[in-house]
Amino acid sequence: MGVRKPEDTRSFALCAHGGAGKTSLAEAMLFDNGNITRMGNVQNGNTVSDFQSEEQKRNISISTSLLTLERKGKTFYVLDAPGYADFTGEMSAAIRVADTAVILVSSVGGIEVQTSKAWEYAEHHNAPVSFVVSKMDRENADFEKVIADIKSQFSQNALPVFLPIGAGEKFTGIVDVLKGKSYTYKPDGTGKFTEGEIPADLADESASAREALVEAAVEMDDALMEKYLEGEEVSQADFERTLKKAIAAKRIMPVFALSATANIGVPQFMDFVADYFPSPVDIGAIDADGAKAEPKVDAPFSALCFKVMADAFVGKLSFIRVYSGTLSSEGSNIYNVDKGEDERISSFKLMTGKDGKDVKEVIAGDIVAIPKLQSAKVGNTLATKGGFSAKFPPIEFPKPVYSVAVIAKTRADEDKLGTAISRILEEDCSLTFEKNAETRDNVLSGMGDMHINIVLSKLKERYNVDLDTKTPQVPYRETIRKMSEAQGKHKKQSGGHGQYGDVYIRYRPLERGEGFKFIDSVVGGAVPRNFIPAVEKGLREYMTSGPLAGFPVVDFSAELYYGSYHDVDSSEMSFKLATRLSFRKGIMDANPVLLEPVMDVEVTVPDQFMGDVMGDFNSRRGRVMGMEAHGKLQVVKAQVPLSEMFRYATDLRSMTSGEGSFSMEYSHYEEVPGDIAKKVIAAHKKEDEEEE
Ligand SMILES: Nc1nc2c(ncn2[C@@H]2O[C@H](COP(=O)(O)OP(=O)(O)OP(=O)(O)O)[C@@H](O)[C@H]2O)c(=O)[nH]1
Ligand SMILES: [Mg+2]
Repeated sequence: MGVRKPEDTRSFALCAHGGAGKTSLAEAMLFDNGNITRMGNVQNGNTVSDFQSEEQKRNISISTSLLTLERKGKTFYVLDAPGYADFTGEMSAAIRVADTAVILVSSVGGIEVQTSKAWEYAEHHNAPVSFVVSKMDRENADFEKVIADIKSQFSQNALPVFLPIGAGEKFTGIVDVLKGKSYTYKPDGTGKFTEGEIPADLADESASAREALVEAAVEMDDALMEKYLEGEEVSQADFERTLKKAIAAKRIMPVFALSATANIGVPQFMDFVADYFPSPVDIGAIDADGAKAEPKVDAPFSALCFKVMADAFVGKLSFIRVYSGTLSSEGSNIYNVDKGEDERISSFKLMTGKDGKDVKEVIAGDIVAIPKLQSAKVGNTLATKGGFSAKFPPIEFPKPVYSVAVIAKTRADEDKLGTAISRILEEDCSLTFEKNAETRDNVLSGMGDMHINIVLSKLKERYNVDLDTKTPQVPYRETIRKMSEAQGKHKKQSGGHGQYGDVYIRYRPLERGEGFKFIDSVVGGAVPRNFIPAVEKGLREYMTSGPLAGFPVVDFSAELYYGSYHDVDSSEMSFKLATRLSFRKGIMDANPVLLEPVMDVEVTVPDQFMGDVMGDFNSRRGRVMGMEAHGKLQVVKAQVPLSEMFRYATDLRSMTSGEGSFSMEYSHYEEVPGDIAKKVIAAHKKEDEEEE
């Protein structure tokens, strides 16, 4: 690379529904561009992009891969994001840092759930969009229909720049509407093509596609628009200049037709990217809190860490998108604005799959990896000390909705678990791992069962940690419903030093969420002052395991109002033991009940699934709190007990063919209905007995 300029950078995220052909397109680009000499295939697990063993085993992408290539004097940064629903966080992050979102739509499958997600993310990040109608070689490929759907569901600004010549088995090439040329391919997948005239039967269509592009493009230039409306011919140069602007402004969303595996149309796609996709300069300054990152080489250096990889092959890599300035790898430090830490850097790597190539200097617009950076976490702003000091908005990841409790198979597995999990958590921002203080479960939460299975399999393969899973326990609690009074008397006065403690405690229910209150109303020294703290301490200890089923007791007060003592035999321990007797009796006498956590759940589904979703909430003891229409989607808010929600991620997906999504968070505790409480108590007693 000679002297590089931000104007010469093209970064784009390939995003789509799972299996639309993103990784295959990435592979074809590398092949056609001469970066690789053999074209790999997803099914064979030998593509550059899907290099992780979990990806190769399952023939799907799991995390975003970065590929770097040079084309027509431009540097391409291609982010190949996974399409499977469990990994939408990866897709959103890729769109956030790329200058353009390239949304693939299969010519057979059309618009699917994650296609719409990709579109939403692109809208959210205000990213320029282009569409690739993929798999044109497949039987029943229907370019026209896909375009019509894109226009009606997403935007009328989607305008074809390529037209397919034939479809299915007869897909032999493309017409480049801009150039007014056709490119016909050898049917052998080598990507060899010949340039020619537009076939007669596509001449009209091509002319009107071009006209539509011109009409939209000239809007970018008032003077040109005037001329155009007066019927003057727009020159090719003017057209191309305004076309570029229109793409950056989302006034035109170019649509391509191609086939990755048959290798048809890919070189022309890349040439179009090089010529007309926006560069960082076209995108302009990026907002941070209190500053703007200007896409200029002489601006203060700023970058955003959007991915961390701790792969066995490569060690730790932090992926960054540079937004402004220049930084050389020689003798430089990088300053983590979020953490206030300054760190030496060794090198920058231009990544292609798992391979990195050293580059001495990075400039605004670059997307590279830095090896062995300790401090950088996903979402951190990186700069140089004393330079750019604002922070970029954090990268948003969806909150985990699917949880399992994990149990180490052996002691050795348990010892390694902590370190292994923390490595994986660094890489994976839609995963959490928490020890539940009440149930003592180690809870692993992610986006769905596929996600969790992959994490378990990574733990096994990379770190040799073997885990069993089970449904997490519900952190039930106990409380009381009426007042009770109970004496507790502990007395052992036969031989040696005796023990004597005697307390009278009144138990009263408190409001939900009030916790525990200790009241001391002893008068006249019935319980000596120095023993009262032991009573309170005892209560706080015993309430962690209630008499009903061993769950913490909450929302009650305990009033110590009377007692007796012995001058010699009373001790803190005797009073604690007396308290225990009072506590167990007092709670059981106060009409104890079980409480369960109830979640606020928000489900988004297309209209037609409303009935099913509501009915399903009923069977989960849920309460619908409200509904709102958002276009064709309905948002249902409900409160549902946590115990009914563990498999909801999977169930909702199958109930709505993947079109439903949801989020949930803890709302409050509520009484468990009697019949269910009985079962929980019985099950818990049985478990306790087994443990003993
Ligand atoms: N016939 C045909 N098949 C294709 C084409 N592109 C991809 N495929 C096949 O479709 C399947 C999925 O392709 P991928 O490239 O893995 O799709 P993806 O979008 O990367 O999938 P995820 O990353 O898992 O979301 C594979 O079996 C590919 O061989 C194409 O242009 N034509
Ligand atoms: Mg893929």
